[in-house]
Amino acid sequence: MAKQQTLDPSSGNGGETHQIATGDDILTTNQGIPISDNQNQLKSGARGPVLLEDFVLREKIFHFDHERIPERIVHARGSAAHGYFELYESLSDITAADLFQRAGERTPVFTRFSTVAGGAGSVDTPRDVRGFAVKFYTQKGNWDLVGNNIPVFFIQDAIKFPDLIHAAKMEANKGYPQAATAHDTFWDFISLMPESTHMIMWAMSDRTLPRSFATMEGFGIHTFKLVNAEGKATFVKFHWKPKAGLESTIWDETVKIAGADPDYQRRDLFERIDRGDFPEWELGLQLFDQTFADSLPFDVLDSSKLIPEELCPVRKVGRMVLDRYPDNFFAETEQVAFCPANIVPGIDFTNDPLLQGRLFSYLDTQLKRLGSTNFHQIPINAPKCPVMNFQRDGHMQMQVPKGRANYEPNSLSESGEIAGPRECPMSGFKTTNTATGADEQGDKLRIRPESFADHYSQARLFFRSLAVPEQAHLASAIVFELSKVGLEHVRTRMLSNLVNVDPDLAARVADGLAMDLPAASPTAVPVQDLDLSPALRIIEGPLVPTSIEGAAIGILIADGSDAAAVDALTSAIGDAGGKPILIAPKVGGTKMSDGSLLKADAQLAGFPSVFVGAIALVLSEEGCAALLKEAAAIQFVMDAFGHCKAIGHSEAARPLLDKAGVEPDEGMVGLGKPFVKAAAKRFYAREPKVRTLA
Ligand code: HDD
Repeated sequence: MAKQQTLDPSSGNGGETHQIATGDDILTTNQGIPISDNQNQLKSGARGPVLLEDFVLREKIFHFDHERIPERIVHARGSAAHGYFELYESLSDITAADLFQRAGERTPVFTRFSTVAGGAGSVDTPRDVRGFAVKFYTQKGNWDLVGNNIPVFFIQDAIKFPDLIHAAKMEANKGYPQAATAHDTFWDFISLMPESTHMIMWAMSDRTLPRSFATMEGFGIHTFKLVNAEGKATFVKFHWKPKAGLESTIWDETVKIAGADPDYQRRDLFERIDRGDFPEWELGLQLFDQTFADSLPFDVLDSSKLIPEELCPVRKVGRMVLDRYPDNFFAETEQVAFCPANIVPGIDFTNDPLLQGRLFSYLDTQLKRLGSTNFHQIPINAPKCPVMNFQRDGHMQMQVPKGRANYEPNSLSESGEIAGPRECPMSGFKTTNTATGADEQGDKLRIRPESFADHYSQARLFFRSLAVPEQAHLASAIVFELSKVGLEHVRTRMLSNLVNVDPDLAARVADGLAMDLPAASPTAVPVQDLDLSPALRIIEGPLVPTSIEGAAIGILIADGSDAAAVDALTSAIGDAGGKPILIAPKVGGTKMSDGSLLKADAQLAGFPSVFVGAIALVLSEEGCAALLKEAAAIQFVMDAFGHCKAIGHSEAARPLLDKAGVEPDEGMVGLGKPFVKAAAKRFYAREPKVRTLA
């Protein structure tokens, strides 16, 4: 029999069941009835008709026919992992939230990363925002921090969300493009919605091309409140800072990754965990009060704005480590149900109109997706603390509440005393406006506050804060996307909006499109030159990786490669915390200089250099001569050069470098230590030599 490790549902764990098959198990139906033959249907005679009474067949096909559930309307493509959050110091002065009370305490988490626009089967690396959703299983209930890898959002009010998503997803009549925003409807909407300009700057920047989930930031986006035991509230913005640093790919690289490995980031997450290189982030808080909020030139309830770290520092209060991948993709990653409305006592919402609309949408969508109001009993969604109330019944009820009492208050016990569970004013969830102002008064209005009216100043702040290569990537990305827009009036309108962001950016995009630069579009309020925020940079920013720790580094070998040199390089990369990957024309064995046979990790034709952070060519004259006739080898080198990566090489590899059009620069190094050092960086100064950027 399969070992059913069934935990007691009444203990509040949701009846978690893990089935682990052993070699002695007998195959059964879902009713536990042993199956004698899993190869043939029940027939009347060896060549006769199939009998309707074959319940084994009917049950199996019936179940299979219903295996799919509706995919998420957004964020359908996702990958997730288990882990924990560990608190550095008690935050009891700021919040009563249980998970923030005791230094060193660990809270289990389940974190799902996603793209937004594509379907569940789409590629991992389109140019798209990444979802960053964390479920904390705290001792006082589940807290879901459902954020993105970008700190602002396209729209200010949730009522515009269906319009935004309809415009972004594949076009209604065509059914394409999949997982891409480079099309008419998306840019039509964006050009008509100036409030989206700030986020579109982020979406067109390298932020939407993360190298790995482990190398991107996460943001809670909205302003929330932390509330302490005395009811004092402090505003907060949540940040996740990646320990592996911030790293993105180059657009050409991303496109090639999508073709070579549609599951690139899912695989990367799995492999990092598998080799013990656990992805890790620090949780950062920007904490502020009403006086600070009032001093800002924008409204902290407006999700299209960020608070620069230079104005309000990010305080690191703990770390999240993802150290276990799911046992089952469907049961966990697919069925996990995040909901921004899941907050715990000590954390509270604000009146951000985007957040408020989300509080309805997520609960509602889970009913459609998971089919029952009891979705909270699915193991991945079930709190790991006691759950006790008098909600009853419904589809797929998994629990068996005992006794007559299904209402509160009740006094059904012999003693006549009022029996629990009862509400607890001391520890239960309370909302508060203390110290953050009360806004729940006034006329009923469908109106946007004046304080939300500045749509361009922070877009300008973001663009001007970027490093020069990032600005060029951003401008080129807009040229690329608008080049796919067939409607000229949409391109023109977008250019007019860009003039407000930065006239130089607009001119570069217009030049890239070979269009005239139109006049600026009207703005509701004058655009301001805010102080720049270098913390927003990836390239030359505070989180730029300084070593190859956690990075995959490729070593290309072929017959005759120097065995000792390969050995030394592999060790040096491993010692620096990197993951050396041996790539050869044949995986089974390469004949090395000392006559030994060395197995490779990957075959050259199936492993382009876009998969690694840097390449080393450890080739003999003989091996190099053979590779000169291999398009995959030439492309391997050409791409590494074009993607500004370090290239370490043996002297004998020069003919291959020449054939790939590589020109010497500081990213071209010998083997050994200089290579390991160079491999941590990209050499963007090379980029103008290999492509025209806007
Ligand atoms: Fe959303 C899923 C993030 C605005 C409606 N959203 C979803 C997920 C993430 C976000 C990460 C995937 C969760 C998972 O992994 O299962 N969404 C955001 C952020 C927003 C945002 C950061 C703005 C700051 N979303 C937003 C609005 C609405 C929605 C304004 C609707 C009014 N989002 C949904 C949804 C989804 C969802 C339809 C689809 C699947 C799901 O909820 O569970 O309800």
